[in-house]
Amino acid sequence: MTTLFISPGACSFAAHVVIHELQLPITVERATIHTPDTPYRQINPSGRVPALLLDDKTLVTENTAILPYLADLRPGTSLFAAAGTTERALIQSWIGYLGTEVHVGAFRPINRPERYSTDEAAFPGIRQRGLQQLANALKPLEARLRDESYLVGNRFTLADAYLGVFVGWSARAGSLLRDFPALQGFLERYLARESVVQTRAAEGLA
Ligand SMILES: N[C@@H](CCC(=O)N[C@@H](CS)C(=O)NCC(=O)O)C(=O)O
Repeated sequence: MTTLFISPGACSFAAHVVIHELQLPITVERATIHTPDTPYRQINPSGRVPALLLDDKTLVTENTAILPYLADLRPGTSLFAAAGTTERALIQSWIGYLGTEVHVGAFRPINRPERYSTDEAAFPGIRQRGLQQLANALKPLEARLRDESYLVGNRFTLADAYLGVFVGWSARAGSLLRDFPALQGFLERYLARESVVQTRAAEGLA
């Protein structure tokens, strides 16, 4: 049986949503993260989630690989698009953008300033810079959603499942979302979606 390792409310939430969207027969297990001696490191030495342990014991990490892999288990799903299509390229483009510019580029300095300096006095400045990066990184997403409900093809795709995680985190990062009304509207739709309600309940967030 394939297993997805998650931590409640972490970036693994997107893959968990996809499992609910597609009703995939995949076991979901909570991993303890941010702990050097967690037994989870025997499965995934990086200690990060999400990670997908396949039947043959291959470990697949990275949202950029896991999200498309899960969708491809249901060929033809509206969450993704056929190989060789522009839509598929655009969905993957947004997944890449979210994982790099938004997650690592902005949220990592906000949430993990210790990865950028050993000097604790520098942490507030690093967080502040991360918040500025976040405001910049959200602009193209806000522009895209001003006249559209979803990022690609007028339907909920893998890119939206992933976007919801970061808009949710942004909502908790002070008053930032006030300047992003389209993203606020997106978050309301996201939180109302059945698969998201189910995933929040499964992760103990409801
Ligand atoms: N590039 C990875 C990032 C994964 C990641 O940083 N996950 C966080 C949770 S959102 C984590 O497990 N952090 C624990 C740690 O870094 O030790 C991906 O997109 O899958």
